[in-house]
Amino acid sequence: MNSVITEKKDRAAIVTINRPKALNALNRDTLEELLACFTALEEDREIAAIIITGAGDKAFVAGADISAMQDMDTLAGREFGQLGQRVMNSVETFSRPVIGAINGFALGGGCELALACDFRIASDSARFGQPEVNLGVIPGFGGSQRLPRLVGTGHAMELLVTGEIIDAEQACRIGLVNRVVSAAQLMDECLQVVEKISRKGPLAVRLCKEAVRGGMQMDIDRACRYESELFGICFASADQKEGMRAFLEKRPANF
Ligand code: DAK
Repeated sequence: MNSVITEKKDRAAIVTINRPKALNALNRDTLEELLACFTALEEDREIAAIIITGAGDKAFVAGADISAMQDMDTLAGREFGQLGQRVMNSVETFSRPVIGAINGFALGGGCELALACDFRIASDSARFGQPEVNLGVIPGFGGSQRLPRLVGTGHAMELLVTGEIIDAEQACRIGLVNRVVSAAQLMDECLQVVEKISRKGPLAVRLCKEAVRGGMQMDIDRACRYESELFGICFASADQKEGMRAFLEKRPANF
């Protein structure tokens, strides 16, 4: 059975982690399939955005697979961590937006996968946490770095050192998710966001992501110069000509 399923709906690709019996825990095979899936989707020009979710109604991803990690030695742990980080990077640097549809437990590596997405929408049954301290380890897929960048050091530190699990509303309050909807509404809500994105200038959407992702690594002066460079690039595109002409002709743009 494939542990990652990809389906297309209009301009959205829905990537489902599919190991419901293990609450979609990430083992080596699943991580490798995810990496292959993101590499393949990068070539698909029709895709306006990706939605990542978990199979079943209980979990997004309950973490890295603890049974697979239990007996790892230093080298195997390092390789597993590096594979996981490559996956998180491929999500984060995917050229179009990636939305986390968080439909249940997003713990440990699952919370880290959610953090690598560009933004997250949660069902009211979603639960978040970095419980690695319960297992005697720290996050290995970037969580100790992406969580404080998203929610601030105070909230991140509390979650990391207590291993506490928070519900969707709390996650929303600290900015870990953008909003909370019912489980029944979750996929429709995400598909509507993709539909909205698919009507915008495709190059501009890509460059927004590049500006935010790239700029957040820089000091504000360099980041603003980077923004000007990307802004300039827009003017070399047919999208800019069409977008501005359409506005002046009082009609919707046809990108
Ligand atoms: N790994 C493997 N199996 C898991 C799992 C996981 N993370 N989470 C759940 N399962 C499995 C359970 O073992 C159980 O399997 P069977 O017994 O049925 O065979 C099945 O899924 C259903 O789970 P439960 O029976 O436990 O279900 P409950 O509703 O009672 O509890 C729960 C749900 C999510 C609260 C509970 O399953 C739970 O606490 N799960 C573990 C959550 C967790 O601790 N997640 C963090 C994992 S650690 C690193 C690389 C990576 C990482 C760290 C370092 N380096 C290389 C440096 C990342 C670490 C993590 O993500």
